[in-house]
Amino acid sequence: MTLARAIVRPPAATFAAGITSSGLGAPDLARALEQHEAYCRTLERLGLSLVRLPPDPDFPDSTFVEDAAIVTPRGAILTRPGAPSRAGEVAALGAALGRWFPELDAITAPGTVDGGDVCEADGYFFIGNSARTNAEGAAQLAAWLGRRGFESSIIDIRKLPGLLHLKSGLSWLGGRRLLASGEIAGHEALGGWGVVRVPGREAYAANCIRVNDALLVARGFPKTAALLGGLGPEVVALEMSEYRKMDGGLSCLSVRW
Ligand code: CIR
Repeated sequence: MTLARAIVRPPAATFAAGITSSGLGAPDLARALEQHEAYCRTLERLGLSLVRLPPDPDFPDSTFVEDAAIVTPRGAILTRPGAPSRAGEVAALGAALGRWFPELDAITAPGTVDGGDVCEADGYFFIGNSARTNAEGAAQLAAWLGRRGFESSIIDIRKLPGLLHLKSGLSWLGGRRLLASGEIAGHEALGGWGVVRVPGREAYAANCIRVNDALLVARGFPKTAALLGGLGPEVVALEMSEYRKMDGGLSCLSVRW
């Protein structure tokens, strides 16, 4: 499916107060804004119209819009983020998406879901059960997808080291191909898919996004870039250093459809 639109939101002045476990130090806001703008320009060059939400200092993690909503070709659903400090991010996504999806659904309590745990691969959905997406939320989402004719499987990542979200270690590359890191690469749920394994020291690069004829990858991971370079789509490497400091990856900076 051709992607036509994306919602993005630059980081606010409070960005450094967001949740992180990276130990990489505080992000530099000016650099983060530059990196965000380069990301936005790339999406536009690839044919997407952007809905740019204003920065919201009340929610330091609100630049990671992907976690607050899931959009499919057959409808959209607002999430219920697993981190209490992020609950209030959903309203802005709801207001923005309402124009295109008047019948917006929502994950309800006690379910929690972060969009970063939802990996769409050519109409199939992998859903991570993580510290953020609980079993109830994953089940609600799977049922919602099922009612729209989408199949899904739930992958428990709670014991897998170093993964905040499923998509921290799993991405769709196009067709029947996935990119995966560490233990996810050998998970039984990926049976039948072609799996490109991210080299051990490049785990952060496992979070990439397929945008029309291109693959957007994090800059600075040459082995992964070389593996992906042979697949066909243009590979665009984007600097993500300031988002990595806040545990964020490429996918979380946009909601795309
Ligand atoms: C958080 O911990 O919620 C944010 N600091 C990072 C969220 C990253 N989102 C994503 O990978 N989908």
